[in-house]
Amino acid sequence: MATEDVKAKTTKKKEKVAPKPADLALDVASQEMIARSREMEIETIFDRAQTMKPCNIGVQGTCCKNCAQGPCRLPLPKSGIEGKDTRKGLCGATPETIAARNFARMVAGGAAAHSDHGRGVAETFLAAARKETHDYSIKDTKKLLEIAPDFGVEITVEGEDGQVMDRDIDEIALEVAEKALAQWGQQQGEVMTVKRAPAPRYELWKKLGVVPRGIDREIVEIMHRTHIGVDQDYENIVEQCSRAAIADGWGGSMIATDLQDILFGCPYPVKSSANLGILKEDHVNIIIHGHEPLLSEMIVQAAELPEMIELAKKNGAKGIQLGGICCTANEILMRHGVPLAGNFLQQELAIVTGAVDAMVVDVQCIMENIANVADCFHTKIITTNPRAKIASGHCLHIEFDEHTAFEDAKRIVQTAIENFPNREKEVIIPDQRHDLVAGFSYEAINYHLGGTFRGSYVPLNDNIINGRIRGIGGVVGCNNARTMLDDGHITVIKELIKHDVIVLTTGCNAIACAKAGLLTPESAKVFCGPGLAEVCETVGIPPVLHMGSCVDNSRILMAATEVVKAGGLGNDISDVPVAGSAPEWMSEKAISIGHYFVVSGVYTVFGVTFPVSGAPVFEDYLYNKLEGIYGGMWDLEADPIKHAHKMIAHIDKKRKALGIDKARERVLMDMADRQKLEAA
Ligand code: NFS
Repeated sequence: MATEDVKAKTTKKKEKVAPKPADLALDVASQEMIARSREMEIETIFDRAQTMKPCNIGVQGTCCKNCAQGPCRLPLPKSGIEGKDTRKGLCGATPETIAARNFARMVAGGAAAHSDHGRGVAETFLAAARKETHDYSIKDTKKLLEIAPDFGVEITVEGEDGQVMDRDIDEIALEVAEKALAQWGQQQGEVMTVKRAPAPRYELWKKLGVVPRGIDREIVEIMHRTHIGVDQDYENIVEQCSRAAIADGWGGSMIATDLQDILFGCPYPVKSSANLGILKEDHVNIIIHGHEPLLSEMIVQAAELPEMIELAKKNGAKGIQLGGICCTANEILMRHGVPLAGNFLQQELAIVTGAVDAMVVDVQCIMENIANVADCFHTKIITTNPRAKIASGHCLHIEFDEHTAFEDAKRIVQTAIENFPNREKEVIIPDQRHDLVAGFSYEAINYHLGGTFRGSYVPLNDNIINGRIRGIGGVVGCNNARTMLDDGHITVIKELIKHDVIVLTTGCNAIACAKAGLLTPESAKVFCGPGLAEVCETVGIPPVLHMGSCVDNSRILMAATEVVKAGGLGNDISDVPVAGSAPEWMSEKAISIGHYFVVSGVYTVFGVTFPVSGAPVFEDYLYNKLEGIYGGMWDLEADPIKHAHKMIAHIDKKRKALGIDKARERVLMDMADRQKLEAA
């Protein structure tokens, strides 16, 4: 090729037009801020997703870099596999072994992140129980008494006269704290909370030998097994994934949720609002971003102090506005009604408003580039956790310690306030904000449906049995810059509720729903099928129930268990008309969550991509064979409408197996008849 031709070709490549903001994000606030970042020539993830394409071999899950002889790359041949698959790494590892090892390391990473979060909560809980800190205390004694027996802790004692008396609450708290914390380092036996699963599920796990021994142990064992030359049997590797994932969902995450509820209060329905429009130009805006409520709870309290509000006024602001991003957002929304600023892909965009005086971060899902974006504004990025620092000279580190928590939080809030007068760029806050109702812990659903005095899941089951509600969708997970922000989430959910599937949501999916107005009872009339709309209207709930952060996926497991207990829908989670989904997943945590959904008996569909396509035998094992073992299996469907319909088909399959498929036809016929009458 002549030099000119080559030049012309490269120039042509460079001139590739960037996609319009409206093609990158569903919500208008994000579109406006993507446009502003481009005008200001500030690079964000939306730009990098265009300039850097993912590695085709990694996408297939068949790149092994577990030793220094590689990376060994085993992509599927373009022509497909004909005859025997002869692909091998230097050590002889097959594509199946490599993809299974990579998958397992994702489970380990995800389970470690959730569980280390849980450990932090358990340590703080222990400090509170020992009265070593005055900043945290036992708030929800009812929940403490409910969970104590799961840790083998007695809640009553027999007096000398043989009379049974209530045990001292501090004593109970201390024993629960010690037992809970011990679940991490335990070497033998069983993680105690696993027994909360329906009895047939627990028995199945026992039979399969996948009941986790200790939370840390199962994660470490994945790292060992996936070292070069150890486990070379993908089925055996998946077995270990099951132990670690159960240790996450029914262990570390579940304990985190429980202890957080006891320390900060169990969530009940609360009103608030969502999207970047919650920021206020004339207020000190503090974004709390990350995951652990230990920090954010203290910041909420510190920001309410009269002395802080006074200080804000002295610095020229009218007050202090807090907003959350990622799962921290969900934690403080659920318990305090603090508005949601946005989900994962909006973290840079929040700074682009020019209105954020400080972004306070702890751990997980914090993009390193927020430091670069903040450099273009006055925004201070404040890291707080010794596990997560950002190597940029412009980031402040104010370490947060549970023993001095409130003082640390006050320093953080003060730093944000004192930064308010330093705003230098024009503040542009998108006028986009939606109302929402959140706070549906599984306890709250219980009371909502059954009444305060006799909480019960029976009305939910009745409505599933009579067909008004077709089934339950657990739709959760991240944003992924390889796909349009929130589009997958919202399309899947609208399709589900249109077909009478009630949705339980957590994580960044919940924030997407909030922005799209799906977390209001009023949305039922607009978006739901007739059966679900009727139930939502009668009970006064939204069709999409926000259950919390990603560790709170354990609430979905408990809700499913309550459904089984309420009766009429089978004996195990795998019998219930339920399906799981993460339409825009990207993190390792999502893989751990997906796997504990699957081994709990839930058919679970992921969107975007799944890193196993280069190993067809392993792929088939996850997508098909697991159903025969656990009653749940993985699936991938990138098209959101097809994705929703795969879930609906599974729900219908379960309805049929339960013999309740006819009931639904009757309900729909009733509705159609009614509509005909109305039209006449
Ligand atoms: Ni979950 Fe929460 Fe969001 Fe994904 Fe990240 S914030 S723990 S991982 S991106 S849902």
